[in-house]
Amino acid sequence: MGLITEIRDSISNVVSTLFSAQDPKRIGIYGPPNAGKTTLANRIARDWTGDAVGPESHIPHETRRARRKENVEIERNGKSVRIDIVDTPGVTTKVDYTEFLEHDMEKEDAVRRSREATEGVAEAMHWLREDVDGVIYVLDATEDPFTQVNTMLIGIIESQDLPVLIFANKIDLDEANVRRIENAFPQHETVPLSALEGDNMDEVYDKIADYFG
Ligand SMILES: Nc1nc2c(ncn2[C@@H]2O[C@H](COP(=O)(O)OP(=O)(O)OP(=O)(O)O)[C@@H](O)[C@H]2O)c(=O)[nH]1
Ligand SMILES: [Mg+2]
Repeated sequence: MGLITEIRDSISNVVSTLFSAQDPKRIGIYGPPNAGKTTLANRIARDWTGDAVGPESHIPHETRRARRKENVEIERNGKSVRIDIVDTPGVTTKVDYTEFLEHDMEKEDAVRRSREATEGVAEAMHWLREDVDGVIYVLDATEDPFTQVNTMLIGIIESQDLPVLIFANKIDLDEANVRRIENAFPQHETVPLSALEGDNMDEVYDKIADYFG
């Protein structure tokens, strides 16, 4: 009897260890440059771990290497979801260094920034194919969502059968148009937010827990 109890207890220990040690889901934050991906990644990381992921900037292509923050534990309705947040470089069809010259950057720095951004995009695409379990697709709600990049990336994400949430960011701005994003991608759920101001973050965390938990 003692032996059976011991075996039963050790089986139940193994089972509970297996479940509690489940790997965190790796969630990639994708989208065009300047949409607010890093601002969002930083807000999530700060809310749940206390530190940030990386620098934000009004100059496009600030993020040129994928950065991740591991083991972010989000608690929702008594349930806890563990995720790794991966902030990726904004994806464009073309990185033009002359665009950076407008931001008072030296030519040499602008050329380097554009080369790094191109490499970063290749890396982000690789991760999308190999290394993420779910995607948060961030769009600037003041911009037209009907672009080739958005259509192509959402298409790739769908072809990988990855769960995806679309975040309509910058709703603090008057020109923000969430409906336009909902109409562009009616097959997916769109969540409005302001990563900068922290608007609607409760719904953001509810949806993250629902989709990726
Ligand atoms: N008004 C407003 N501005 C925002 C919001 N989120 C981000 N921004 C601003 O948008 C700019 C770009 O933000 P980032 O977080 O660096 O954007 P990103 O998508 O990471 O850009 P890349 O790394 O270049 O691809 C910054 O000036 C942010 O302060 C928002 O919710 N509202
Ligand atoms: Mg960034």
